[in-house]
Amino acid sequence: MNDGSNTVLVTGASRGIGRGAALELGRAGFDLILWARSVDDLNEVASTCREFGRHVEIAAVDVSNYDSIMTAGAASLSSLKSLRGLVLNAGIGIWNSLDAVSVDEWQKIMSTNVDGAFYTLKMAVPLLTNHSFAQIVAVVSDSAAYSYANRPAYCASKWGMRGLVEAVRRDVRPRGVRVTQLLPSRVDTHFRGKTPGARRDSLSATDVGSLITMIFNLPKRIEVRELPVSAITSSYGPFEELYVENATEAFQ
Ligand code: NJP
Repeated sequence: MNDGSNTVLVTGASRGIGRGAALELGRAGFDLILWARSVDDLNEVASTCREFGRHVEIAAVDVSNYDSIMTAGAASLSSLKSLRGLVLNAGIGIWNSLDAVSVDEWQKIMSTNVDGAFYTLKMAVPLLTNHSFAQIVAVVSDSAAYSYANRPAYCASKWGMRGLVEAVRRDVRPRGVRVTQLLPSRVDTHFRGKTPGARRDSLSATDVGSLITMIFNLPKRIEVRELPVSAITSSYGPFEELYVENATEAFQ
């Protein structure tokens, strides 16, 4: 019987960073509940994690839709007494200037990145606070540290998510839940329609998954509140920065 004491819920686990986190957490011995909309991709991730001997469940959840969280999401958590962790990762990015971004795009970004984070936290926090040393890792963005030109909707959503998660950190801290905000720069995923492999100078999904797993394996008394992170072969933030150039091969 899986009571959740060793279980981590990963949202957006069908590809990219969420997939990387699920595989690294599974390899490290955590049981998993995986949420996303693409069930075939979730099944592929789940079957690899089961090869590590882990208990894995998947659920087709659209985090931007409260009904989906309350039905499919709730069902996937219904047998648990507690939850060891949450990787709050599902998200989308559409980069457009204010002139170009449509109201539909604005609403889609905000409903996924902000409403989705809020609904997921509402659902998961009661189980996390039932655990004696739970951990939340929120995959936010460097766009929550800097407001870039041509990204008003995405930056607004990630600043909103960062504010939400920091307020929740203060709420749950007295109940022993540690909360870490990850602020990565470029990661080589499917984000914004890209193909993995196209940005080899960036962080990989496995790099970020390993980092998330490392946070989960820290001693219980350590609370890492925020972690800005980039590849040494890539940049961070909008300012000119010295970094290792033409060294992608050497750092793979
Ligand atoms: O992107 P991608 P990443 N309901 O496209 C899921 C942040 N970030 O891994 O539903 C449920 O490969 C989607 O699943 P599906 C970024 O803002 C990235 O890079 O099946 N799930 C898929 O599993 C985001 O918060 C970079 O389509 C939904 C996953 O999300 C997080 O990293 C830099 C969903 C997206 O996988 C993961 O993005 C940075 C919904 N409504 C922050 N909508 C970067 N890559 O450079 C999407 O600073 N998903």
